[in-house]
Order: sequence, then structure tokens, then C-alpha cells
Amino acid sequence: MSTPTPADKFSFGLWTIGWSGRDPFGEATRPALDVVEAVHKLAEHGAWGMSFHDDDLFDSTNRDQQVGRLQTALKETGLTIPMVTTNLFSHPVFKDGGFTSNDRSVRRYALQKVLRNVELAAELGAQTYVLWGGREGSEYDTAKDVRAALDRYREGLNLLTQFVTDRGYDIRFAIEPKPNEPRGDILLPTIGHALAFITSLDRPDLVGLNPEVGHEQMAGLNFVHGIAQALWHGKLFHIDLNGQRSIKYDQDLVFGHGDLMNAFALVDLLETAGYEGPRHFDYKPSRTEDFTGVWDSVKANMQTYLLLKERAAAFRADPEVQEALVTAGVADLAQPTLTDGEGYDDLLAESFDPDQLAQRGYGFVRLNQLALEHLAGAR
Ligand code: GLT
Ligand code: MN
Ligand code: MN
Ligand code: MN
Repeated sequence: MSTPTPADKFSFGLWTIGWSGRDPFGEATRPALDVVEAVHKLAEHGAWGMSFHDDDLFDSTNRDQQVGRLQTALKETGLTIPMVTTNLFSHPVFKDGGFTSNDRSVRRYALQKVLRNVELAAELGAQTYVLWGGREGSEYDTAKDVRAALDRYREGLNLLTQFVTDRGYDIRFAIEPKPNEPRGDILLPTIGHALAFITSLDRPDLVGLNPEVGHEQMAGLNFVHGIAQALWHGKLFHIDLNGQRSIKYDQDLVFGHGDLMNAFALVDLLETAGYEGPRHFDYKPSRTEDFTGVWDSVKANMQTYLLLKERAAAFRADPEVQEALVTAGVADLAQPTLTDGEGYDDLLAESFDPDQLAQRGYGFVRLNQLALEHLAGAR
């Protein structure tokens, strides 16, 4: 197995390794993790970057001191900060949301909190600013005017893109969809909803997506299809890799510890489609783990990615797979359906024999089994 290096562009949220295991039913099972130790340990393990929320790093009393400690640790290790985000969900003030709270003063406070942290993100050289609107939503349909909420969401995004443009920051925003939890229903619940929303913004070029594996799977959706469409729109700015086992609460398992076949196809896609952004892990080291388990889970995320990358390349290089791909007609889909110069008249004049066309078998099952055998290390 290969060893992770900064060239792999692996990054971790400070809140992931720093999660102390508090859940709705139980207290913390681990002590807090200091940011300086987090940076040093991540670098030792071969990671390239770390992301954080404002509240992960400092409170109102120790901002400068904590930013200074982070900067020193970054200098000592060479770790980078590719992405920064804002906590608009923990404080009770955000119980009805940030950008889309029914309370205008809360909305203004939320925007100010983001603006201040965007300044810090620019100072640290981050190029992506994530917006996860976990509290933007409702439990009751009568309590939220969704169309007005989308107006306010848009107003917020337009202010932010104006801000980075005026300040000359090299920062783009990435919306992270999630269908539910902590709100009963969250606004912009899937990749598709967010893509449509972005087209309504003043500066759509500065806004893209940060899709998370488990969040799409919580909605029963195929993550690989979602990522393929995000890439197709040029909107995959960032990605949250983790694991989820079916439609249930947000598990945030280690990457690959959920739907492994889908993870295999995802790595194959990211590595062949020219995605150059961070491979960012947003997971939770299970609360059963002590710190040894936390660092084992850090290694596990990166190892899984590298293993799948290796397995996907072997799958593509296998002559039997190449033949199965031809039988399946996978590459044929790249050919335009009409020939150059043809129009609907030509198509209307053609005669088809659907019964004869229906004779074809596609061999998709064999192809998928070949993928499984490569994945399982049997080939
Ligand atoms: C929170 C959420 C994640 C988001 C983070 C960014 S915060 O932990 O569950 O999915 O990516 O705000
Ligand atoms: Mn999640
Ligand atoms: Mn999460
Ligand atoms: Mn996430």
C-alpha cells in the first residue's frame, strides 16, 4: 500500500479529528484536541491540509492568540489551509437558521460572522469557503416561507461574492447540501437543488458545491451521479469524503466504510475526470475510539482513498475489463446521436426495427462483477 504524501491533497476538518464524541444521547468520550497538536499530527500522517470553522479555533476572547498559534504550526509543518467555513449552527442564536432566520437581526449577525471569517480565510490563503446551512430550514411547513428564505439566501451569497470581488480575494464559495439533520428539512437539500439555486446568483462563477458522500446518500441518491453532474456543470469546487450506510441519521463514517462499490466508482471518477481540488475528509472518529483510534481513522481515510485509486487504475488497465466496456458500449455514449449536418427530417425519414434493436444484451452485470473482483483484490 502506498503512503499518503502532500501531493495527494488530503485534508481534514479540525472538527473531525477534534470531535470529542458528544452526541444527542451522550457526553463526550474524548478530551478536546488542541489545534497545534492537530496540525503536527496531520502533517506527520502525510496530510496536506486542514480546514476549520471559526468556532473550532477561537472564541471572542482568544482569536488573535489562537490564529497566531495556528500560523506558527503551519510554518513548522508546511500544512496548508485550503478551506475555511463558519459555524452558523451551534450557538442558540442560530436555532432558526443564519442567513434565513425569520429574525432579521440574526440574519445580519450571521452575515457579519461569515464576513469576518472570510477575511481570516483570505489571510490564511484558503481558496474555498464552504457554506453548510445545517440550520437553514424548518420542522413545520407553516413556519417558513421557503421562497422568501431563498431570497434571503441569495441576498447573503450575493453580498459575499461582492465582498471577495471588492477585496480582491482569491476565494470561491462552495455550498454543502444536506437533506435533514439538524433541521427537519434543510434548504438546498441536494446537489441538484443547489445547482439550480446557483444559477440565480449575481456571480454564479464564484459559487459552486461541496457535496458530502453521506448527505446525498441520506436522501437515497447516487453520490457518483451527483458528482458527475457537478463536474459536468464545472461546479465541483470541493468535496467531503466519508461513509454512510443507507438512509438514516448522518453517520460520518470513514471513507469507504459505507457503500464501498460507490466509493470505488467515485475515486475512479475523481481521478479520471480531472478534479484537482482537495480530497477532504469530513467524518467522525466513532465515539468508541480513544486517540489511538482517532489517528487510526485518519490513516484509514487516506489508505482507503489510495487503495481505491490503485484498484480503479488496475480495473481500467485490465484487457478483460476493456473488452467488457466495449461490449457494454460505454464509450459509444460519447458519440453524438445525430451525425453532423443531420436534422430531425433525416431522423423522421429513417426506419427502425425496435424488436431487432431490443435483441442486444449489454453485459453490465459482467462488467460490474469485474469491478467487484478488482475491488476485492481478486484480480
Ligand atoms: C458540520 C457538518 C459538516 C459540514 C461542516 C462544515 S460542519 O460538521 O456536519 O457536514 O461539512 O460546516
Ligand atoms: Mn455528514
Ligand atoms: Mn457532519
Ligand atoms: Mn460535510
